[in-house]
Amino acid sequence: MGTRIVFHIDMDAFFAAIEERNNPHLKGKPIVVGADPKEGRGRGVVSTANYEARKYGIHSAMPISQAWRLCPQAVFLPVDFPLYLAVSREIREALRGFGYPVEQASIDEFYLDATALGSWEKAGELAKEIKEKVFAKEKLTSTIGIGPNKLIAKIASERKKPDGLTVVPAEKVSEFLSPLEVLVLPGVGPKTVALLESRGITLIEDLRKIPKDELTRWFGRWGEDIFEKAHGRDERPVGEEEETKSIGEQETFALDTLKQSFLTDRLMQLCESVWHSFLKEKVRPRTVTLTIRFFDFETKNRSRTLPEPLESLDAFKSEALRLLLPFLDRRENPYLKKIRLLGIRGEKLAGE
Ligand code: TTP
Ligand code: MG
Repeated sequence: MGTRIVFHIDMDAFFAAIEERNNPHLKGKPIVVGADPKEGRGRGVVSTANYEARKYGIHSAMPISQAWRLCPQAVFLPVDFPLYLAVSREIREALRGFGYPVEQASIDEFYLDATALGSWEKAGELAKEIKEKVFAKEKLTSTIGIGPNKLIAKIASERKKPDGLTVVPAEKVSEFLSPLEVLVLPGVGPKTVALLESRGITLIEDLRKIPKDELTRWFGRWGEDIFEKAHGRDERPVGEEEETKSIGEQETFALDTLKQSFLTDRLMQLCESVWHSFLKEKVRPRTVTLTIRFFDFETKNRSRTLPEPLESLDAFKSEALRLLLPFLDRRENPYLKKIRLLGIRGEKLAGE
């Protein structure tokens, strides 16, 4: 792959910014969007807070009761999800208007591939135009990170918020990553950080000195991913997943849900129907891929490839279930987001 130019566009304090825009009398006040605080007795969490409220230490996923104690004078608002979704779609269309491939990564995050521009200077100019256009259309500010891949673009956008722009040309990746803490690498959570710390590694420059073999000894296969990330490498394309030959089905639910019995039941139904197609096509899959779309359109795929093609419907079901379960709790779903779509498919199809 030649050098790419990838943008990560992330809206600032998204839910709170929309509320502030729609209610001018809130301007300048601390705003917390989330569960009802019930004068400090409320359960549930903060969805987001504007930057004014963040000065008090309030942040996403914090218990709403704690937010209340930190800043009782803040304006507490419920989550108006349909409104935010409509705004999100308008932003997506505005971005598509620039004529480059755009992939929506969550309700307020987008990747855009501007490789065709061919220069980092022009990319920086385009980023300014994008920020201006989004602001002109929506009266909302955004932050953009630009890099040679999604990983670097995403880390770059986190560097300077709100209303920021950070460009990391391909030749600056190493220098950019060196002084950052390993925690900034997506997927590197508290457990990984603790293990690395116990070995004296806190910065990415330290992590980069560890050979791949050593990391796989420490972390198993996850070690390979960590190695790639530490070196700033990421080959994921922007846009639709590449078409591979596969057979599968998906279902969008009438209501978003996280109800375990419902989701496993629907998944088992999908498996049966897809298995039927395998039989009709006289093929057996070696790879099983689960697709999950959350209520906010964040979409995840999880696959498992087996040494041999699957033998039975039961085996297919149990692989599918294994892929689903971590999304029903905090392992793969830290905010316990509701699910709007489930899909299952077989790939690497072997004939009879
Ligand atoms: P983020 O982009 O993580 O946060 P943000 O846009 O509010 O703030 P920032 O300026 O740092 O980008 O998430 C986007 C929206 O997703 C956020 O406005 C509310 C929602 N959200 C939750 O509901 N719960 C959460 O825990 C997080 C992180 C986000
Ligand atoms: Mg955001």
